[in-house]
Formats: sequence, structure tokens, C-alpha cells
Amino acid sequence: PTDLRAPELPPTTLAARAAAVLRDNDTGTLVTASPKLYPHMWSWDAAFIAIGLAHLDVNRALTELDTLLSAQWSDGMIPHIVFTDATSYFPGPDRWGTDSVPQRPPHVRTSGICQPPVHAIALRRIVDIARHVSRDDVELAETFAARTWPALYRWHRWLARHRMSESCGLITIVHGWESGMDNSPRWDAPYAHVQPGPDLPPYVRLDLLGVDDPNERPSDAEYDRYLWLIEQLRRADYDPEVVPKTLDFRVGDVFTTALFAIACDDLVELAHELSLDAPDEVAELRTWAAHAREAVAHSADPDTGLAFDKDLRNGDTTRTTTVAAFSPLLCSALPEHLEHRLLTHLTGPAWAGHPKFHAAVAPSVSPTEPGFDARRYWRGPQWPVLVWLFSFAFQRRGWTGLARNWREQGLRLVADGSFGEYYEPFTGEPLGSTQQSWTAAVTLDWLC
Ligand code: 9YW
Repeated sequence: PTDLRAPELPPTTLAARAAAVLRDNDTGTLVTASPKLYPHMWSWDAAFIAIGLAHLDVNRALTELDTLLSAQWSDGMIPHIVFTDATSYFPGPDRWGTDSVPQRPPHVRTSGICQPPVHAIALRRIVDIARHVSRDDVELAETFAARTWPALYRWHRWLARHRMSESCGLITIVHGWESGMDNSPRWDAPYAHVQPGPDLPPYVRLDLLGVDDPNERPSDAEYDRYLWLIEQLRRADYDPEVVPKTLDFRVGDVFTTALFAIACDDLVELAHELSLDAPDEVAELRTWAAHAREAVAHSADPDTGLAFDKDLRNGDTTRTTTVAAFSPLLCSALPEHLEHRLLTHLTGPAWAGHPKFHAAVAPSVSPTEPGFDARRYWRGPQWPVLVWLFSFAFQRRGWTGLARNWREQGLRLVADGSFGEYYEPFTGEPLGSTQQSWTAAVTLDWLC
């Protein structure tokens, strides 16, 4: 039904609206993830937001990354939320209990877990955008990149040291939120081990106030588990040595690992482009990228190329197929024939090419999978930011026709100008939050 969506806007209007979203959500030094639902800075959102901002003002884009990096913990971790003073989001800094953690920089309140490492990808993209703007912007971006490269290297080193699983080589996540795909069916089996204790402190959910329909959000039972893991993290004092060995949720994440591989590549490329003198660090980054790719390749089914996460508590391969199973395509982990098969599957009728979809891009879960739910968060809807990641990866691979096609279809999804957090795949109805910053940001990158 067409009344679920506003009519399509022409590109110039769409770009102007996207720019307005970023401006409206801008607090000065950070753009909140969305005005109502997420009034703080999220780590991987900030990376995409910075790319969008670069099309408006390169200097402002760099400030965004600077704000995030100034919240980096002394051990190298970039926290998944940098809190503003807003009190309308739960769990806030008090619930995370990170104020007493010595690794946290004292001037800022943060959560105590991380999100996918897309920041180096963003930085390289911003340097590239600046090259098309002006000499002054190139100078600014390159100087910034040279100054912050060591911080990004330390972030990658933290992941390599503390999170590269010794058994399977995948990057370990200790909370579904670390994957960025909070309640994806990928995590249903691992979450089944998470049994909230009777001493889980009581809480009131605030996320349901920001959406029209609670069925678009995770359930209460899911939320209890999320909160229980925070309790376990607190009790482990957020010690990066202890956490990945003791938490009830420990999963090798193929998607995060694939992104880590290409982000390591980007740091290496930046070091070359900027003539940085860091031969040892560059050698390490190359090794991490190679190990990450190998781990993604290992996690792939030899017949289909679909890659699966590993539950590190029991060694089980989680056989749930979601969009993350196509991660090998992001980092070119597979031999050509298998990659071709995987790509054909992704673009075919079960996924992006579903004949009933409003826009021909991958959903978070295919309608052919048992866990599919067209309206619920990471269980079916289409997420523009994922479309951006895949189209960007395709472009890099030199698959320009395919990249263009995904960009066009991504634009079809967001052309109503509401900048939804995610979209119902059959109708294209925007769901969750509106005026979502990263949706506006990827729109700008597609249009500019
Ligand atoms: C939450 C901000 C974040 C994203 C995540 C997404 C959602 C936050 O929103 O999580 O409280 O549930 O799952 O990827 O960074 O946009």
C-alpha cells in the first residue's frame, strides 16, 4: 500500500533534507544517532555520520571522529556509546557503571562495550571526499588522519589482542549490542545460555517510548538478557582480559571480523598515502587483516559460501542465515567460484532480488528463513547502512555495475525523506526511529 510511505522526493530535495537531519541532530561536537530514541553518540553510527558530514563540511566531519576518539579508553577500546547529558535513554551511564573504570577517560561518560570497527573505513573515505572538495580540505583531512592514525591502530590492536578468538580467529563479541545487530536471530542460540540472575537490578525500558509499536523493538525477555550481561561486565570490572573468557555470551562474529579485515587494509593504505613512518604497525595490521580473512573463510560453508558465527562457549557453529552470512563478500575472503555463488544467492529472489520487495536490497533476514519478521528490528527489515556497506564493498571490488545498482535501490528505499532507522521490505514503510542520522548520512554519500 502506497499510503505507508510519503511520495518520493527529487534528489536535490532529498539531499537538502538529509543535510537538515544532520544539522538538527548536531549538538556542536557530536551528532546524536537520532533525535528521540538515541540522544547520544554511537560508535559505528559516528563513523557513517562523519562520512555524511564530510559532504557538507570536512572540518565538521573530522570533529565528529575527534569526539569519538577522545572517548577512547586508555587500553584502546572505542566504547559503543559516548553519552550526552540526555536522560531519556536507558541504559544510561549509571547503569553501565563505568565511572569507576580506570581505562575510561575522565572527562566523558561512556558505555563499556564496543561496536564494529568501521572507523578507519570512514576516515579513508573522508580523506577521499576531501580530495574532491578543496586543497585546504585535503590538508585538514590528511593532517587529521596522520594525527589520529595511532589511535585507530591502538583500537585495532585492542581487538586483535583481546578479541581475536584463539580457537577460530573470529573477533569475539560479548554482547549482541557489540555486533550492531542487537536482536538478530544470529544471537538467539547464544542468548539461550544467558540466564538473568535473581539479583538483576530492576529497570524500566525507555526505548519503547520512542517508537509507535513495541513489536518493532526487541522483547522484554531479550532486554533482561541484555541487562544481565551488563551486570556481568560490571562484576568483571570491564577487564578486557577477563570479559571475553567469562561472560555468558561469547560469540565469534563473522560480520565484525570481515569489517575488521577491510578496516585494517584501510589503515595500511592510509599509512602509505600519508607516508607515515610505522613499519612495525603496518606489518601487524597486514597480519591481522590476513588472519581475519582466513577466519571468515573458515567460517564459510564450502558449498554455499555462507559464513556462520561461532558460539565460543560450546564450539557450536550457529547455522542461522542472516545478512551477516554474506560477510565474505565484504572482505573478499573466498575463492572466485564460491564468491560468485554467494553473490548470486545475495542478489537472487530469496534476498535482495525478492520479487515482492519495494527496493531490491538485502533485508536483515530473508523472508524464506524461519525467524523472519518483516517489522521487527534486526529480524527482517532493510537497513540503509548495511546497503551502504555492501555497495561500498562492491565498488571497491571493481563491481561497479552492481555497486551502482545497490546505491540506486538504496536511494529508492530512503527517497520518502523520513530517514527511517529501518524499512519494512515489502512496503518500504519506514520503521523505528525517524530522522535517523546514519540513514541521512549514507543518503548524502550516495547522492553527492
Ligand atoms: C539500542 C544507534 C544504534 C545502532 C545499533 C542499533 C541500535 C541501540 O541503534 O542499537 O539501544 O538498541 O541496533 O546498531 O548503533 O543507531
